[in-house]
Amino acid sequence: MTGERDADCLFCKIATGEIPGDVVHETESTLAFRDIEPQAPTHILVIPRSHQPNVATLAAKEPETALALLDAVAAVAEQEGLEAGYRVVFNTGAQAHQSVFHVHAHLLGGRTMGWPPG
Ligand code: DGP
Repeated sequence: MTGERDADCLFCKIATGEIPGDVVHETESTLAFRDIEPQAPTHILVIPRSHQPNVATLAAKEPETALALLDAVAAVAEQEGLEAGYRVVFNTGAQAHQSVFHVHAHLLGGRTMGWPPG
């Protein structure tokens, strides 16, 4: 694995296979796996293998990986048949309900999404 790694990070451990995940898509720099607490019929987390705490640090420090992450989100949405629509969420910071501080895109679909979000 290239880039940063945090030995105490849950998603770093899923990225290396130390902790199992229900993986649906992988590239050299990204991994996608089903969320353990799904909030929609399709709820997948897409992460960079490299450890960055949030989307802001990822974009600033590893812009090519940020682009790869967005490409992976689009590929997974197509793979999962979400052409009717989907939502991509980066919870950033505790007030926004970020609980795992390894950047992850929530890819949500398979039902009508409410707006505004809670
Ligand atoms: P957030 O609250 O935005 O940081 O989202 C973290 C998500 O991670 C949350 O929806 C639940 C999910 N999650 C937490 N632990 C695990 C785990 O061990 N495996 C999987 N697949 N998902 C997890």
